[in-house]
Amino acid sequence: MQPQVTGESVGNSRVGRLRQWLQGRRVGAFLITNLINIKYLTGFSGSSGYVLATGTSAGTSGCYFFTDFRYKEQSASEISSCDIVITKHDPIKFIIKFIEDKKIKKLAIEDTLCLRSYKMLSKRFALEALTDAVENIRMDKDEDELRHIKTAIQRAQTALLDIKPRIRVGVTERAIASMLENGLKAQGVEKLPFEIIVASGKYSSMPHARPTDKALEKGDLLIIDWGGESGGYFSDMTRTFLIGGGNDLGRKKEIYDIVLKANVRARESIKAGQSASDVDRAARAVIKDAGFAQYFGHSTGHGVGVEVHEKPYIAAVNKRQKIAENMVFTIEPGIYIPELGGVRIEDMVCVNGQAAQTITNLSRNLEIL
Ligand SMILES: [Mn+2]
Repeated sequence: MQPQVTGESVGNSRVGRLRQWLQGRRVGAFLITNLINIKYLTGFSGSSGYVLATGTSAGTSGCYFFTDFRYKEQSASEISSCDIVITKHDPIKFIIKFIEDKKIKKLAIEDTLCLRSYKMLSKRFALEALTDAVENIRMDKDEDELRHIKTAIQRAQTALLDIKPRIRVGVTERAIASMLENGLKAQGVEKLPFEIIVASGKYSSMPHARPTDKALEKGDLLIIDWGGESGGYFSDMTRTFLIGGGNDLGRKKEIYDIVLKANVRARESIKAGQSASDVDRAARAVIKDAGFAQYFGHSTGHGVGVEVHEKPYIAAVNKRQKIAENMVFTIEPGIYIPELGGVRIEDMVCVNGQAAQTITNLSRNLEIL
């Protein structure tokens, strides 16, 4: 089963917002080709489709969904916000004719449009490539979306708590990943947002390590980065554990405490209206002041929704991105020291009023397993 974006909020309100946004621009229509954006706008979960949104025109939906015969029935059951048009042969040729019949001269496209389609469209229309038009709308989560994201979090957290008693010396990273994956499926997760990261000992210093056949050893730092899903929406979180009984635990506890402080400081610093780069700086300053700046080489967080990595990106370079109400994103500082190991603590927040509410709630105290 393909996960679906469900609920009444899909469709009219999202397409409506997009068309409203289009009104302020001097284009006749906007052709959306990114399937994730199409799924977000319409609820369509198939693998072939196009959306054409026109400015307001009284008495019509003003929005057309194109697909082929294979998805005729599916699109009819999933989509209520657009008029459905079944294409024949080459869908782009069909859509060109459709747009020409509407006397539209200037067409907006997504800047991710493939070159073949671009070449065909550019012969017939004046094109304007838009960057992140739908992605920007996606940042503003509604209640329905937030409910799914919270369910995705709950499924992920429950799955981890269920397997935690089985994490001990001698168990391999791969076995932990596989237990966790089974647990997520048992919780109702239909699609994993990404391959689970289980990284122990020296492998934990690689932020995106893949699980190996390495067995847990005494004194290992253990990073588990995993996510859940509900209704096509994802969650993403990371916890780091320490396997008891080893030497040199003091240094590992020290970096854990610094990362935890950075995580807390960043979450507490979040205010609507500030720049994403300010949130990044709040986390980075803690790690820098402790003397570990060179060991925190990735950005502080990212948005999560119908994609596990989406806008807003919480990064030092992202000064122009303002934090706004209803954004959902991660806070995930880390310190990674080759040979010693790594620590990352990742939570998700929702901007609510002036501050941020943390929506992941597994304990962040260092647990020695
Ligand atoms: Mn993440």
